Amino acid sequence: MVYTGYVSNGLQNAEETAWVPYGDPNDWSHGLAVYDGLELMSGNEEELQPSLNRVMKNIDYDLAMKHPLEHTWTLWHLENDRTKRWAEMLVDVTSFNTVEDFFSVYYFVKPPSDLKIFNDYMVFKKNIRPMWEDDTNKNGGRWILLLDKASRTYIDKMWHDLLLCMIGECFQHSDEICGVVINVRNKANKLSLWTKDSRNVEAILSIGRQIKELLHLGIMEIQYQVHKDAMVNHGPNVNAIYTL
Ligand code: MGP
Repeated sequence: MVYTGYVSNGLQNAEETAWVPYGDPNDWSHGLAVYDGLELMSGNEEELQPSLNRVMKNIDYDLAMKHPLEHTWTLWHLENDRTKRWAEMLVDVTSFNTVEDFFSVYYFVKPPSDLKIFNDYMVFKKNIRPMWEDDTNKNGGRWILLLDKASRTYIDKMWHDLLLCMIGECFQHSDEICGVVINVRNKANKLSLWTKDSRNVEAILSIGRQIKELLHLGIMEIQYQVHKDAMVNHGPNVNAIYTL
């Protein structure tokens, strides 16, 4: 199999991605060559096999070869640049909607522990921008986990595990989830899961309990903060409306 459609940096929009067995499925003179020995048909015999031809052409190669995710997700990267405003620092890196594409993106980019201070990764459902002002986020908040004295391996593992739980729809209230963010900071790295409605107590608490359970956090505390509060307060001054 060849993985086609990759641009030189290895990233692209998920919609453009295709696993194509042995090249372009429409190119039968080439495609049939790989069945060497089986001699299904070749060249001019193509029209003698109209039904087979039709079936083969109708196969959805993407779905046949890849495992679709429930949603399309977008990876964003924020790199600190003092000459820019916050929103201008956000870069939409790529989107993916299959397990295979997720892993090709995940292993292509640096792990969070290799990022410079004041860099962030965000993975959000497509069409939700990773900012408080987005319509889906504006009434929401985030469960936040401070990874202050954590080792590099632990930071990367937490990022990996929370990301997988999110895109794998492990949460009972996964419809409330907007995305996940990791902030690489001097004082403490922050891992957070953004949800869309800070008034949905049942969903928030359920998601919080599941974060603790799925990430095996034990006695490590997580706090839920409302975005509207984070817009006007900073750091420890942002009120935690729930703590687990
Ligand atoms: P931060 O990157 O979320 O946390 O916010 P950091 O750097 O640990 O700072 P602290 O305030 O939590 O201690 C840093 C700054 O980035 C904020 O004060 C805002 O100026 C800006 N910022 C962060 N976010 C998530 C947003 C956002 O969604 N929208 C806008 N407009 N600015 C944001």
